[in-house]
Amino acid sequence: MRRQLFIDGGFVDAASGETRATLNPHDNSVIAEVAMAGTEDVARAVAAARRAFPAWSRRPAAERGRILLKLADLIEAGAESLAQLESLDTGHPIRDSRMLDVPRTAGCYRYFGGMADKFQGETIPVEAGFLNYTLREPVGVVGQVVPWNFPLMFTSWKMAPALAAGNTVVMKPAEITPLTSLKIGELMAEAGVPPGVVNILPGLGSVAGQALAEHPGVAKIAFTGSTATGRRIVQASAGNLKKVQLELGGKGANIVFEDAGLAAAVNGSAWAIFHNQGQACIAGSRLLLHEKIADAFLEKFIALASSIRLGNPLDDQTEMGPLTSAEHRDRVLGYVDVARSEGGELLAGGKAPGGALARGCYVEPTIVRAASPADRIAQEEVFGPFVTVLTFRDDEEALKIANGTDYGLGSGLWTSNLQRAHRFARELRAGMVWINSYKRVNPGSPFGGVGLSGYGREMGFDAMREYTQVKSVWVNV
Ligand code: TAP
Repeated sequence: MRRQLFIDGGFVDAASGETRATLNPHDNSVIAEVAMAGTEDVARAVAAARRAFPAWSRRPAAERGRILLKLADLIEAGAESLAQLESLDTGHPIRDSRMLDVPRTAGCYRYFGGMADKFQGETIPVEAGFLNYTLREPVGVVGQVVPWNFPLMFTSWKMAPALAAGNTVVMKPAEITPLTSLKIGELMAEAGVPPGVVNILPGLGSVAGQALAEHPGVAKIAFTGSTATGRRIVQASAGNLKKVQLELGGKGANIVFEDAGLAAAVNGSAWAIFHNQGQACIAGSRLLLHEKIADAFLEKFIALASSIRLGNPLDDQTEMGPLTSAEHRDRVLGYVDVARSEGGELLAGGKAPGGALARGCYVEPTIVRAASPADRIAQEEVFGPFVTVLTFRDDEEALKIANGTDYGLGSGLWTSNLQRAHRFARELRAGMVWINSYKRVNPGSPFGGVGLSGYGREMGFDAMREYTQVKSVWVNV
């Protein structure tokens, strides 16, 4: 287990010597003391990344790609220990870490490894006598700040396209979940990533994250996390007019129409909200039910939610683990009080389990019927196993409720009416729409939102566009 900062190809202590305990959310025991980067460490890492940039950016794209492909192989070779580390640090059930987080992480590095030498400029038919073509150039040193809900996967979503495009990186994982990111630093070195190309700095957001966003040597900052922090990042990056990419919160509308296949909709809706304990920006956290099927749906949905096996994330049988920190558990439980004060009806859960799980950060799968779509529980991101139920009479009302928040990340619908499905795909205010499914992601498919959910896209060709700038070249022929 790596506990130090990864700077310029080696593991080092923080300049201040500061460390912080990272906890196992299953029982709040200490897993390790991890170095905490300060402003001086950020400056050192940015300097290393700046030194490494010229050689890395000029290296043939296929070579950069090969290194990422090698990294993907190394991740797969060490899959089980990475999965265990992720589950230990975050509380993800081990079956999810094994089947989703680790394979998706390897898949992301592999996708962008393959992309490196296929992303190209264009020739443009301009006036006679001139040849005009475009170059796609890396932006320089990229600062990346990720949250604690999917640390392994999110670092790959950010680092893979940045590196494929020829940038160098200073990555700040969340202070409470640094362990798999540091392991990736070690594997990067083993895969042949040269010193300084990637630097990984666990540290406080308000210190290391802020310093990265303010640093004049950083050309771009890419951030995933809360809308409040996103705003701070935009302000902090104004000094040198950094390119900014933001993937922020969401309040996904998951709409079930009267003609939906009920069993599939119930299963898909449970996945939409309860996977990763609901700690997902794209969680289907608002469940919009047509009034004709609401009772039948809820009967099955409540039964399914109540049957979810909570337990130690390292146990193969566990379907839902703890939330990632005690502070966050308390915040989520606070929304149960908010629901009560707003006249919401608690249909399931609403508390921390007792017994053996009482020492951990667990919350039971919670279903609440809101009195109004304007209520806080229907507007604010809870980011836990907490779903807000609303009912609607017709398509117009469904659309109005679905589009009635300031967020616009992911939304989904369940229907057998093809025309309605495509109409909603067009009219939903969201960066992603799922039809008769929910929460699908793939490294080839653009991921991001509109409104308070941020701007810019991860994944696919769009990610390569985000991590490059275009140069137009005119040749007098
Ligand atoms: P944030 O504060 O947004 O944390 C996300 C990342 O930003 C962490 O690495 C954090 O560092 C860092 N950060 C904090 N302040 C910063 C600053 N001034 N400058 C640069 N970086 C900074 O989220 P949180 O407090 O962990 O969670 C609060 C709520 O945000 C959640 O309940 C949820 O609603 C939302 N959230 C959304 C997402 C997604 S995927 N959209 C992910 C996480 C949280 P440290 O944590 O190390 O201090």
